[in-house]
Amino acid sequence: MDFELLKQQKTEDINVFLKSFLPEETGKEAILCEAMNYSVAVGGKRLRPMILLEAYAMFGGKDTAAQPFAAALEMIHTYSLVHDDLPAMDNDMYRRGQLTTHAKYGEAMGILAGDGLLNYAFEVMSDAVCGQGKNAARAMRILAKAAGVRGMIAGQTVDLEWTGKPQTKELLDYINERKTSALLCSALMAGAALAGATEEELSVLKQVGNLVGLAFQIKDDILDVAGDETKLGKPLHSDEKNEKSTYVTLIGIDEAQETVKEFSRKAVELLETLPYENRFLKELLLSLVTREY
Ligand code: GRG
Repeated sequence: MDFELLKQQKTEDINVFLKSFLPEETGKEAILCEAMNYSVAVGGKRLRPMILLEAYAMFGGKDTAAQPFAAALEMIHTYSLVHDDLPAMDNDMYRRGQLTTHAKYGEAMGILAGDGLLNYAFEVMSDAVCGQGKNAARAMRILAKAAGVRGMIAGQTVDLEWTGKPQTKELLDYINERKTSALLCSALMAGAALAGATEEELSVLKQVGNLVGLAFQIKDDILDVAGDETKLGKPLHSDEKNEKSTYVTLIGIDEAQETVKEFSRKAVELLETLPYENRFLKELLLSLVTREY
């Protein structure tokens, strides 16, 4: 089947089970659950859950055991966007073509919806760990560390600390490896761990994920200056507005585009050293170079 069609079908499948893992909008706290569900439902490419499920399949996983982890990862990703959009951080009113959570529900509910999504991700994963055992615990540990104080939260912290100050490429890589690559790496690693991959195989996937994450972030920087606002669903030039150094400001747009291609090519080359194959996953990683949103 055509790659784009297959991707669309897989995205729809993810949306269906993702919804089933989210909280019902009941009780006196129904508004919190509504804000959480709104944040997830407004869209997104579902890239992280898709990568997690494809890594699971690549290492021989055949059942639905990876679904709670894929759903939890998308909840964690969404919480990070909800909090990143808050007035205290980037203060953005639109994302994925819709009002951001704080713009729709107010700042306090934006904070609580993000908190709720992060915690709910761990509720969903810990339920799965109780039922599934060791590989599920390995997957949860991978996702917890990637999202945590030495992972995504560290990246966001250093990013905020350096906003408005001149940055080196080394510092930018430090930020991007944590803020962006960590969750993408964890998608590959957690999916593979759930299917029983060895620690050596996970370490190859970590390198693949790092390269993919950096390529993804550099492409994000390029789209922020040269993308299409309608396709992106958010205003351009947010990095300039937020006084952020990016690969584009450091090396220029042409070299940045070349770097994206180079990192993606290297990532796929490394993926091919593993004794398993997943052609869809390979195409998915390569398609990030040409993505328009
Ligand atoms: C608040 C702890 C905390 C972290 C926030 C995610 C993040 C860290 C900041 C958002 C800004 C940004 C450029 C993050 C880098 C990762 C990235 C490009 C996220 C967007 O991911 P997509 O394109 O989003 O997969 P969709 O909407 O498709 O899910």
